[in-house]
This record gives sequence, structure tokens and C-alpha cells, in this order.
Amino acid sequence: MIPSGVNSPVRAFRSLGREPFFVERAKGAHIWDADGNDYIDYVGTWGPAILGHAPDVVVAAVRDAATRGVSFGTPNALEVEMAELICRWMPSIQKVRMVNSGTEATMSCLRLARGCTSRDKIIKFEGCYHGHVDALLVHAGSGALTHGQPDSAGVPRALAQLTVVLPFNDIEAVRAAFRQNDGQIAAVIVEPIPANAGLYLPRQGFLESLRDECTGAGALLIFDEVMTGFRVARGGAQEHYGVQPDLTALGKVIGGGLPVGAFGGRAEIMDQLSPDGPVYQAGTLSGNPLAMAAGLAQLRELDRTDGWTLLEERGAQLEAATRDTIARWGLPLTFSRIGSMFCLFFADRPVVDLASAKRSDREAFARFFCNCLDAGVYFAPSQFETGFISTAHSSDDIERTAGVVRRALAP
Ligand code: HOZ
Repeated sequence: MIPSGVNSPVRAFRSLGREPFFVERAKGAHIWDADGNDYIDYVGTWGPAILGHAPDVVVAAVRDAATRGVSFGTPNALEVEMAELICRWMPSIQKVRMVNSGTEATMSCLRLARGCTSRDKIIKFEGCYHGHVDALLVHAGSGALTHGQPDSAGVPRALAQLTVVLPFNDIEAVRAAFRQNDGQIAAVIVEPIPANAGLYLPRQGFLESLRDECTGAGALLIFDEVMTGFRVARGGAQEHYGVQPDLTALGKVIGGGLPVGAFGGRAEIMDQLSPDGPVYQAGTLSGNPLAMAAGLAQLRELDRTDGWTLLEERGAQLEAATRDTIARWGLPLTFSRIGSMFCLFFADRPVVDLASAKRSDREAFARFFCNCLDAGVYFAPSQFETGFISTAHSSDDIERTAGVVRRALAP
């Protein structure tokens, strides 16, 4: 009854030649399937399980909120607390609207940017994925890339033509695009740390130059921090690299596992939203009390315990062990990591953009993935996805994982 048996294509194990497992429950760093198998989980519900699955503080907050009502469709105190927290932790955001997913957040950013600038075109980067927004399903990453559909059917050609697609990390290409489309670009949208074609990092100065080019051209810079926000640092990738976007799209991490998103930026831009401004954007469930309570509980716990230090420690432990394995056998692999996000590319040269990510040996990845899964370690089921570590991953979990990885890669 469900197309391809999944409610999101990334969950299908098609590129791996096997069927996905069905989850029965998840707690901490572990996930159990319906057959009773226990896996150490590095998907973490695609990012938001930053404290691990079903952390006690989040479960208690949801339970408590639910007793007072599960949805109001009207202003409530929890959404204000969330807005205050976001604006404090990400100072580029002066005003913020809650939505229900990362897709809604990026979609709303685009409409707002177009409404503010009275321009139609946007720039995105190859391999970056910003949810299943029509204008952004062009040369997209994530499941679209994994399943060979980077340009989705159903997107009107006239709309796709308004999306200028460029290689990531290539500032000369950005400059040329601004020259060729003088006065027409409303915004540049980018994952500051692309994590939907595997994981690769911005070259030194790339994001800063992008900021300058946008300012010079009167275009807005939109950071999609759906996965990096509050994960790579308290203030996200923008804090880590010291670059302030005009608008930021946030997603799952701020919901602690419940469906949520948000977008925000400078006050004069956000004030263009209806009813004060002419740009329409709405949502019955936006600011939902359960999602706000879960997100607040998760983010406050992360802050209280300085979770980011622990995430870096665990990430460094996994990286050291994996690099040791790569070096021991001289394997043609590249390990990429920032904090608790990582990717093992089956490629021997540095990965800096989609073209280099696509040089990976996907059959070797599939064999590796299956070996690890059969040994009780669940990595993201595609070469073009990113792994996530949570604060619930113990040093023992990482060590066990390192052993599984070593055996899976043994020549
Ligand atoms: N950004 C998520 C992983 N790349 C997408 C998850 C999904 O599409 O279900």
C-alpha cells in the first residue's frame, strides 16, 4: 500500500540490493528491528537524534506538554521560548517563523527572498539537497542522487530554468553566474557543509567569498542548516565558519525527533511576511507544542551538558580508528568528518564537490554497508549520505564500531 514500501526514498535499500529492516524501537545509540536485531545506529533518524533516541528529558517534556494539549493552532509560550533560543544561539536570526519540516523552511526562504528582491532566479550547488521543493530538485543530492533522479520529473521546466546550478567550492563559477544573470539573482542557497552527497567541507574562504558576492550583487545568502544547525556548534555552521547569512533554514534538530522546521533572518527581511508584509506563508501545525517542547528539552540538555565537546570527542575517536584501518592496509578510501558528522568515501582522492564524490566506488560501499549491518552497525544506506554520532554513543560503542569497520574493510 506504500509506494516502494517507504515514506521517503532514502529509506529504500535499492542501491544496496536488499530490503530495509523494520524498526520496532530505538533508545540511546541503539535501534532494534522487528526481528530482534540490535544495531548501533549512525543514522539517528537522519540527524535529529543528537542526544540519541528517546532521551528521557525529551520524552518527559513531550509527555508533560501533551497533558496540556497536542495542538493549538494559535500563539503559545513554547514557540516564543524556541524563538528566543534560536535568536540567541544564531545571532544572524533576529526573527524566526516555525514550520513543520526542512522542506517548508527552504521553500519559505526562497519565496521570501524572491518577494524581497523582486527577482526570480536563484543559485544552488550541485549535490546540495534542500528538501523536495520544486525549484530545488535540480541537480539535487540525497535520495534523488542515490536513486539516479537528481532532476525530478514533475518540476515544470519554466521553474527549473530559474535555478542556476553551480559546482560547490568554485567561487569563480559564482562570480561568472552573477555576471551572466546581472540583477536577476534573488538568492544563493547553500548547505554551508554539504551533507547530502556524502560529506565534504567548504574550502577555506569559500563561504566568506560567497557572502561578499551576494552582498555585492544585492542577492540574499541562505544557509540551509537543517542538518548542521545546533549540531556542528551551538550556533551551527555559521558560528563555526564565522559567516552570517541573510536567512537560515532550520529543521529536524530543533524538534528533537518530532516533525519541525524554522526559518529566520534579519528583521527587515522577515517583516516582509504576511500579515505585516506581502509574502504569504502559513501552517496549521507550525509552532506545535509537542515539537517545541521536545526541541527545547533537547537543545537545553545539549547546552547544559556541553554536548558539543562530547560529540567532537566521539567523532575524533571514530575518525582515528578508521584512519588507522585505512592506513594499515593502504585502502583507497577517504574519511571526511566535522564534529559528529562523518562519511567514508570509497574514493582515494579528496572529495570537495559532487564530481569528486561521484568518483566513489558505490559497489564497494554497498558491500561495506551490508557487512556492517550484518555485524550490528547501521550506517546511512547510501554513499551519498552522512553519518551522525549522538551524545548517547559511548566510547565502547565507537570501539565496537571501529572493530566492525576493520573487519568489513579487511582485504
Ligand atoms: N536530508 C535527509 C537525508 N539526506 C533527507 C531524509 C529524507 O529524505 O527522508
